[in-house]
Amino acid sequence: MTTAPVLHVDPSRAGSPRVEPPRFEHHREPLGIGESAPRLSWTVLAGLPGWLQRAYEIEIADESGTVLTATGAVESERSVLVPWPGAELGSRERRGVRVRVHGHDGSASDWSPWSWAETGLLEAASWHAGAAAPPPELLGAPDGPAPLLRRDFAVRGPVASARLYVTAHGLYEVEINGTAVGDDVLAPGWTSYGHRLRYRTHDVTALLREGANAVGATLADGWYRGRLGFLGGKTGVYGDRTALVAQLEITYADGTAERVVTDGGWRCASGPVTAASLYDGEAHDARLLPDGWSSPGFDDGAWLPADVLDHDPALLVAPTGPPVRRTGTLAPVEVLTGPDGETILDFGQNISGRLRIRVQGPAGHTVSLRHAEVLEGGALSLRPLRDAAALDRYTLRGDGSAEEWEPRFTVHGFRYAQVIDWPGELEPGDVEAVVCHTDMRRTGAFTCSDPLLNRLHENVLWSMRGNFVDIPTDCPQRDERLGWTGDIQVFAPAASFLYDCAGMLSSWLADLSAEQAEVGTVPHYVPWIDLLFPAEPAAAWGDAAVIVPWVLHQRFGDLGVLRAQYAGMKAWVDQVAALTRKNLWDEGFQFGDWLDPASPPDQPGRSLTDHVLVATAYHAWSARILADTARLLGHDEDAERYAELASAVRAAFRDEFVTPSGRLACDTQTAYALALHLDLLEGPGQRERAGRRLVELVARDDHRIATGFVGTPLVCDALASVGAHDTAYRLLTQRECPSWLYPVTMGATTVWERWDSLLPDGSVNPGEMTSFNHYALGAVADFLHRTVAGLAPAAPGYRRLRVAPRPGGGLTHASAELHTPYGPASVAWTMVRTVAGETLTVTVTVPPGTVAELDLPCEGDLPEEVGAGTHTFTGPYRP
Ligand code: RAM
Repeated sequence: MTTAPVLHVDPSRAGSPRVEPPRFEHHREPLGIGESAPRLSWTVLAGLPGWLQRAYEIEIADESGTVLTATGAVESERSVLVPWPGAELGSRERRGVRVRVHGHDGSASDWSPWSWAETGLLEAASWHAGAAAPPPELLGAPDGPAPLLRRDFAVRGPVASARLYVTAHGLYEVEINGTAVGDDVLAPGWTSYGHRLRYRTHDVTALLREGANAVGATLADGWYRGRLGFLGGKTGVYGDRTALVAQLEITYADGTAERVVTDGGWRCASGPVTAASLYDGEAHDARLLPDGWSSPGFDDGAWLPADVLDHDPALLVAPTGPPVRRTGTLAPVEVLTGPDGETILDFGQNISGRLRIRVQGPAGHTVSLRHAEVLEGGALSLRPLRDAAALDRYTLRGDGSAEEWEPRFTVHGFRYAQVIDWPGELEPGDVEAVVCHTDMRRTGAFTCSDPLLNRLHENVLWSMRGNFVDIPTDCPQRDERLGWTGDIQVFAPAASFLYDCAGMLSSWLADLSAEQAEVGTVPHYVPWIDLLFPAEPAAAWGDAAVIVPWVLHQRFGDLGVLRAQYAGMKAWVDQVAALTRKNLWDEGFQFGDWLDPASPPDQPGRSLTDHVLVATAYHAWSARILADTARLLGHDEDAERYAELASAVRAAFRDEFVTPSGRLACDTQTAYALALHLDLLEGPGQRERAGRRLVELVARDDHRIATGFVGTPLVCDALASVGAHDTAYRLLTQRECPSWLYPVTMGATTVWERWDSLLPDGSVNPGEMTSFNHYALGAVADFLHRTVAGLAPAAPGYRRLRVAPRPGGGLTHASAELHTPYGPASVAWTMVRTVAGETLTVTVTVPPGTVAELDLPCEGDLPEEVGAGTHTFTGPYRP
């Protein structure tokens, strides 16, 4: 039986299109932006089937509502990252923008609501603040006490508006008149401080009052001066003095303005935070908090004057993404007693964050909180933390009332916490876990009929939350938490689906370029710290310079990121080309297919797949992406040159590793995954043979995974590309170790670094690389989105969608939803099995302004493309 496709249009949504408030660049909160010509995007809500934009109009107004720019109708289908049509903005300028659209069908919208953006300080000359540094005697050794800084100031009349522009060498929290400014965590975040230091702009109008006012800050070492890195790490990476850079600008109702800046007039003293380390934790003695220190009238006569240090305002940059924030809280799911009678709280979920306690007890009593990701023998397993103590301590004020505390300058990766020396009975509600990470907008969701796959997806999501902590890190718990390039290179596609991470990753890429230019290659992690190993080129890691910008362009439609990264992309490919011999990258250090299941616990890089094969395959891939990028940017000569390079490397790969019939000299899942997915083979004959061999290899491994960081994101795609969906599903749904679902069966709530971070007997893997929160192997989530559910981009920014679900693995339904830059898209399929056969029903939602290519495995007279709207197709399943 064949059912003709039916078009459903929700009648309540029919009518003329509506435009949502426009967006500026990738900002969630466009206050203090750094772009003088911010690109604009808008989403159209249209109940009209097949709606496509024909033209847009933009109006830009100033604060008084005067329209400064009116584009009139611009014939264009663009609605994502449209060039700023107005005059370039200077510092502190506020503009409203609204948009109206016209459809090809003759429809027209009303004006959208106004959206407002305000620039920060765009040029160095706008900065008048010095770097106010507490005197050295208040600092102590790195990761020691966090001093306080303050000053009084007067507000001499009614205030129209006030802005605080603020950053620090170190971590800061600011208060005005006793109230915290903003809700950022770990501000200013971690950038390559020698090149770029982010500041934030806060609207503090409501915190000021006429007359006496005070501003205060707490300053911890953080990434600037605290210990960073593995194997003992390093302290003082960026300097040995922390400092606050703050500029408060007050605009009075009468139009006059005044500034309060960090200078030698600020006074400093030690405060309640007696130690603060990102790795080791924080110690807070509440008895040491000077009452009212950030309010006016406080006597700071005994405080020491701040030193004013040199700093370069040209390094100060506005954020391009959201800050780290508290994004949720978790109550303990169980209170456990450890083997020595210790009290351990289980929060049921591995997170990055910290605890908030409510405690009452005698003055001077100290409560300690120790964190771990897993238990071993019922006790906290601390070995995976390596050299990170993850221990917070709170000493009570003890004034008879309940005291609330949460550390402010540290973050831990944990699911369990041991509570040591709690005074009296620990009551439910006394301790909660606070989840902290970059506050990105959630955009993607996936679900299917297999609860284990759903939990795997949930674990990937939590590993993203656990590791997008201002920079994309490898792990949140041990003495590392570095921006490892290889990890985000493989995870970027999944990440770009789950959250809008374009702004955050663009910032990180700017640091990557800065470090690359300084150290002469793409370092292994960004920001780079010189530890024991030199910065040397390594395939799949260094290729992040090329692949991450490309992924952002594909997923967010951002050509600007390619433009910004182009020089670095080129420098990387050129550098590798110079390292190759006859186009094979066969010399020097490589991570290879890091941590494949065959690599011994103490040798994570001893994977089965030839490092030269991995490196050469990646070189071909990056050269090809670079050629495509050059073409998009109009660098035609480059486009030609890199296309030639890509095909020469591809040919060299085949000469060295591929037999004429399509077998590989290296007989591993990863080798075949690379060759197939990166299109390194010649003709259908080789592909078909290689595909068959990959299927054989997976079967030989009993359908267990045999790939590491490099092969894992590709193997299912490679299988699917040769039609071996069944094998891909068997890999995907395998539960025995090693597999994606093995950790799920072991109770994992995040993705592990190793396939067997926890061994089948419940003991922790004896290797050094044993994190329980590493997103790299979770890159497979992108396959769940694109192939299992069937929602993939077919043009940058999902301007075209590819809807090609491939049911299998016994699933009876799967769906994916995504807030694309054009609006919400979704694909949901269900399979009904009857004696007569299997019937597939697919429902597709296509955002206004886009078109979806359909490739559905069901019989019927199906269209090849559909336009905006919600469409349902039903027919006999034909795989
Ligand atoms: C480990 C990191 C990371 C990996 C490198 C090579 O230390 O955790 O995941 O990219 O090694």
